Amino acid sequence: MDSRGYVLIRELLPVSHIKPLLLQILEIVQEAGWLLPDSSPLERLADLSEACGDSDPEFKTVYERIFQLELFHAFPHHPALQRIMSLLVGPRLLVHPKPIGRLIFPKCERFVIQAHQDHQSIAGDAGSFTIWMPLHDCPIEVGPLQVLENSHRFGLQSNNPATGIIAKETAQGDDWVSGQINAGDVLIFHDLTVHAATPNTSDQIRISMDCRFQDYTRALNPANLVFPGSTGRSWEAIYSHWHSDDLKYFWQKLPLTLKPSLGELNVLAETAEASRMRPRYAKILSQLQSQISLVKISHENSEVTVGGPTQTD
Ligand SMILES: O=C(O)CCC(=O)C(=O)O
Repeated sequence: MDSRGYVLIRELLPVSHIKPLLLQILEIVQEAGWLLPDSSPLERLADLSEACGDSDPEFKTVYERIFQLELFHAFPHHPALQRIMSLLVGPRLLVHPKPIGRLIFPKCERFVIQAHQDHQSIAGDAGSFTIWMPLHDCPIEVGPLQVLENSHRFGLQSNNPATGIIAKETAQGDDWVSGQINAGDVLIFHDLTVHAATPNTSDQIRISMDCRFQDYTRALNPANLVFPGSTGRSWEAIYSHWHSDDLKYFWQKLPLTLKPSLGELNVLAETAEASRMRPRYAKILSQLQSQISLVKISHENSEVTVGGPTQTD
C-alpha cells in the first residue's frame, strides 16, 4: 500500500458469501427490466434500451431499493474485510456507514467513472482507504477499476472543482494498472490514490461495491453518517426493512471526532461563506441531532449507554 497506493488481494472472500447479495441485487435489476428477457439473471445480459446511470431518475429508483438491502450494508462488516482493514488502519476500525453499489450498463461511455481521488469525493481523512470489489468475476471488458500507481504520494491533485475529475493526461503517478478482478478478490486503495473505471465494453451489467474505512479516532466528516443530498433517504426508513438490530447506527457506539463538529455545523449553517452550503450544513446538523436522540431513546429502552461498551446481551 505504501509503495504503490493500492493492494489487490485475491480470493479474500468466499464466493458463497458474495452470492446471496448478488442474487438479491439481480432480482431487483431483473424486476426493473434491465436484463434481456428470457436470459438468466446470473448472466447479467443488459437490455441496452433500458440503459441508465447515476444521474437518471429511473436509475435512482432502482438503486434506492438496493441501498435498503440489509445484506448490502452488512457486507463491509464481513470479518475477512475487517481483519484486513485492521491491518492497514489499526484496531480502532470505523467502517463508513454508506457503501456504494455500482450498476454499470455496458457500452455507455457516459456511465464510466472518470479519474478522481476519494479524498475529494467523500471529503475523507488522509488515513482512510477504499475497498472495491466486484460481486461477480470482472474481466477487463466488463470494466473493472484501474488505479494510477504511486499517485497517492502527490497530495490532492489538480481537478475540476465542479466534478472532482482529474485529467488523465496531467495526473501525477506512475503507470495506470488494471486487470481481471474476480468475485472474492478485493482491491484496496488509499484515499489519495487516483483511480477510474475501465469502460464496460461487454454485453453485461457490471455490479460492484465500494466501501470506506478509517481509524475512528481520526476526524470524520459527519456527511458520511447522514443523507445531506436530495435522495430523501433516512436511516429509519432503511432500517424498517431489516431483520436484525445489530448494525443499526453502529457508529454511535464509537467515540467519533466529527469535523466539522456539531458546534461548528451550527455556525456554518448560519454563516458559511458559500451561502448555497448553508442548507446542507443545516440538514447534516438536524439529521445528526435526530440520530443522537433516536439512538438515545432506543438505548435507554435496552439499558445501553451511548458511547459505552456494547451490552446487547
Ligand atoms: O466502480 C466504479 O466504476 C467506480 C468506483 C470508484 O470510483 C470508487 O470506488 O471510488
